Amino acid sequence: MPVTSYILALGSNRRGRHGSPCCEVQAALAAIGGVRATSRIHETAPLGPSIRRFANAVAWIDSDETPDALLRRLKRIERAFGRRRGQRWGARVIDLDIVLWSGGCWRGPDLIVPHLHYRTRRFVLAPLAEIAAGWRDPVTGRRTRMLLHAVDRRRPCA
Ligand code: A4P
Ligand code: MG
Repeated sequence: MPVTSYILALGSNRRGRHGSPCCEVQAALAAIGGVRATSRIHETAPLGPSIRRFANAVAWIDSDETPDALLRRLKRIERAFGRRRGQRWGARVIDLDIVLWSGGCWRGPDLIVPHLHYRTRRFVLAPLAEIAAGWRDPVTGRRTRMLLHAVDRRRPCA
């Protein structure tokens, strides 16, 4: 069976049992496994109501799971890391999102790939450009580096 690739976005803005948000992101990468490439960990200003700054990273993983099976596994990892359901966009020990996959688009009851908001989020696009600048968005046909340029043109100081 051919190997499927995924791009995952990782975010943390709360300490957990592994330590700082940065340590939580590193521990999550180890828990996910199959990692082909990772970005640096970026410290970013929060988008939305949360006050605490985030540690954000992007990983390229190889996995033969279907997107919904991968999402279920990511949710299990989030729970094992102590993530609790609370206020939407509240502070979280770890947030694991599926940004892209090599199969193009996926739409299920609990999952939409590409992630609906990744094209406008610098905290995803900047790390993504480090490891997959040429990955083409299957919806718009635009590569990561173009999406990042577009965001920077709109908000040159962000
Ligand atoms: N879901 C649908 N599509 C996907 C997908 N592609 N990947 C569903 C993952 N999940 C997907 O997400 C809620 C539900 O969306 C999931 O149960 C799944 O069925 P969640 O991760 O459980 O909850 P959330 O993260 O609170 O909500 P949401 O809307 O996913 O928020 P985002 O987009 O993750 O944004 N600022 C900075 N600087 N850095 C950040 O990382 N993150 C957020 C949260 C806000 N501000 C931030 C950051
Ligand atoms: Mg999320």
